[in-house]
Amino acid sequence: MTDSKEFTLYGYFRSSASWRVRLALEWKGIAYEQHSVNLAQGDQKKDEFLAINPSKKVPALVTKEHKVLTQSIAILEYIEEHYPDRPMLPKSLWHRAQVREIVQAIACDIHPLQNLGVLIKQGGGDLEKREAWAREWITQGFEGLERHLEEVSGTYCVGDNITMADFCLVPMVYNAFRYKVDMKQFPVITRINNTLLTLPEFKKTHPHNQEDCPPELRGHGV
Ligand SMILES: N[C@@H](CCC(=O)N[C@@H](CS)C(=O)NCC(=O)O)C(=O)O
Repeated sequence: MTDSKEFTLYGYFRSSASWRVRLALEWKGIAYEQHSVNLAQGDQKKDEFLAINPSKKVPALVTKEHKVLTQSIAILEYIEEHYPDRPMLPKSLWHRAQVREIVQAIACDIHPLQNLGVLIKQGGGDLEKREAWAREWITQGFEGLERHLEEVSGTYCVGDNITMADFCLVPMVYNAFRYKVDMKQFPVITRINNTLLTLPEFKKTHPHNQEDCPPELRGHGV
């Protein structure tokens, strides 16, 4: 790691949990390096990465002192507490809880069901079967999230300030498109996602703007 950088982020261009962390680092203006762990090639299972995260998952955030933090939401909370400027949580306790409610709906309930390991267990080499599984669970999750956001959203997920809920929503919608979810059913999610994607932090951290993005996807849809 170069001296000017606070952190090294071990991630992968289209890992949605890694994108959450890229967003938080970018939002706070924190200097960081990236180290790509190619999930498609199984780099997460190799000894070099297991020494960093034995759970075989990205993201992992490594500090200048070589301390390692995994779990994207724990990383977001750490960044928020360590770098309070440009807050990712509202002041009001009630609104903070509302943000965490959305964060957990996405990170705990919706996202884990389309993890690579789960998809392979479900569909084996049958890509259509894997895709159908992911699509079904994202659709079910989004049905509840859409109703919820009808109540609590403003310009963004909770009111009119950007929060960590937005940093979870956009990567989740990226996955929804990847698995061909019919997003016409979800106008509120779509509106918030489209608004967020116009912002520089979201463009810069978009999977298709990352160095490890394959050339055929590079710049696509950004
Ligand atoms: N709860 C973890 C989830 C991490 C996770 O699921 N990472 C995925 C990529 S988004 C992964 O590394 N998958 C590797 C695999 O399934 O083999 C977090 O929020 O950091």
